[in-house]
Amino acid sequence: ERREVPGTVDVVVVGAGFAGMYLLHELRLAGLSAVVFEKGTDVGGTWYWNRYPGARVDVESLAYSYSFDPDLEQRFEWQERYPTQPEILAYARHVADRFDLRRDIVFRTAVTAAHYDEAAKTWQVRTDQGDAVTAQYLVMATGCLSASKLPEIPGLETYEGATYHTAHWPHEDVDFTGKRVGIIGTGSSGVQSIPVIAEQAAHLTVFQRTPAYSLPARNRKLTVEEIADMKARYRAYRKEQQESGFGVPTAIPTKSVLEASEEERNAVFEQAWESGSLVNLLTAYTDLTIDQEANDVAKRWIHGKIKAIVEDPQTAEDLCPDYPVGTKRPCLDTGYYETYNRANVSLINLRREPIVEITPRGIRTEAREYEFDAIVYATGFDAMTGALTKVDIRGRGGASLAETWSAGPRTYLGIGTAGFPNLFMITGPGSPSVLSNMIVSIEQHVDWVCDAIEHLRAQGLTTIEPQPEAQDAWVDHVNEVASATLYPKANSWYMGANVPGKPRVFMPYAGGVGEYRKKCDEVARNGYEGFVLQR
Ligand code: NA7
Repeated sequence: ERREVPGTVDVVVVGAGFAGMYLLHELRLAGLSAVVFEKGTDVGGTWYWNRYPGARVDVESLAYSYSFDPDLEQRFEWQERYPTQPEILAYARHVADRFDLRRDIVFRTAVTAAHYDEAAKTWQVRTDQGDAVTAQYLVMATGCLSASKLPEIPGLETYEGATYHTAHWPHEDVDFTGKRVGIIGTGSSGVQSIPVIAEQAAHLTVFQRTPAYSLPARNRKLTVEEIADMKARYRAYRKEQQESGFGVPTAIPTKSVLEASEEERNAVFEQAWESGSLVNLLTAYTDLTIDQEANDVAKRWIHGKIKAIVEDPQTAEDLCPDYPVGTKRPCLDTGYYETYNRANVSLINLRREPIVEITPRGIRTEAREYEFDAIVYATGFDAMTGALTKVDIRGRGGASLAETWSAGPRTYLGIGTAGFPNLFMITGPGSPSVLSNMIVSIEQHVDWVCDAIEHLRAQGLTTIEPQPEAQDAWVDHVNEVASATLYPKANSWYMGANVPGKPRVFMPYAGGVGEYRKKCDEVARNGYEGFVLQR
């Protein structure tokens, strides 16, 4: 049944994924009243929606979990190194039960508008179910990869077979046995689902616009010993996570790949490849993410790996990316490249054979029409800003967030944006977010936001809002850090490049989780320097 929606609360939270759940818990501890609106029928966010076959996290379970409750981390029993979506969703549900979170979450409800009332200094929030709530603070815990997108291909709506988007997979099992299936997209969702769908389908045709770099995940059941070992040192490990670059502790490299002999670097890359860790490869040398020549060495090495696995030379060639390693989100897979050796799988390289249209029967490229019983769209998201700008958010003077950000998102610390008092974003653009272990970044933001609200209350203040100058300086800093890396060299969703018309701005903060945390702590310590606080 539906929760009763209060007319007035201290805080409205949008989204009941890992961010919204932890936020609700912390707000309660701070004695604040809150209501969480969630579109789905249960908690879990990303892990509620992305139920496609093969969906897994690519950060290890023992690290991709909440740290805020030492008892929770001791009690929960993870099964796999890289758990599947059902296991992670079960974890989210476990947390919701443990802290009785659902009592303040209104499910099946999307926030459609939030308007700031300057006179009352409150947010007026409306939902698609007709709710109207007044709140002092609005927190968008809407996720970085939650506004899914279909490809802009003519005729999409004319297709008569079954269609699926990986981010809106049906809750009931989908069986592709005996079916001719086409899939568009080879990012993480494609790379994870393709091997699983290939095992069922009569034939699977993969339409690839840009190949991914993918490493074998080497997934396995966790052993009793490694779980015990982590549980014994969890507190120290959490601190290491918080101070690390990606929210996953790694050895700090000291050597350039260009200084290493071929034999040595082959051994190092081989070890990273065997370890089943993305971060191990990218942090094996000092310069892989910042220097083109260094990156080329890693790129050629990975191309060699792909060509050693994939038997058909043209297919192998088509699977080799030409952009620098790590500049688009790299993937972790289970049998991805091997799948192209199956007789029932074919790869269509859209750079050579572009799609013309979707027809009632399938997909027509410049070469021919392919007929399918089902089409899977693994075409990704309007990343980082999509979930924010699709809500009608209006700040001071009725200014719309979407319009204010029409040339690209502008934030201070990825937490707030000038002109929108008492609006917080959890892992917004300008924060490390998608370049990190999301749970580490989520916890840091939630803690910071709750501390800020408590500070305002203690000081008898009512509003907090970034100063435009501080915001400009942060945006410049985010850009500077990004331009010192190879990231801007790829047409990635980090850059907004997957959404036609979206401005090309590198959105996440590439300076690392540890450095970023220091900066946020310093801002708070200095009386929320760079924010305007008012009575
Ligand atoms: P991604 O990583 O954005 O991947 C989407 C894929 O779909 C990617 O290969 C795109 O090619 C492709 N795509 C998108 N639009 C089209 C059109 N119009 N035609 C052909 N191909 C298209 O999303 P995922 O869901 O896989 O993963 C998102 C993140 O979730 C992932 O990185 C992890 O952080 C977890 P493109 O590269 O744009 O050329």
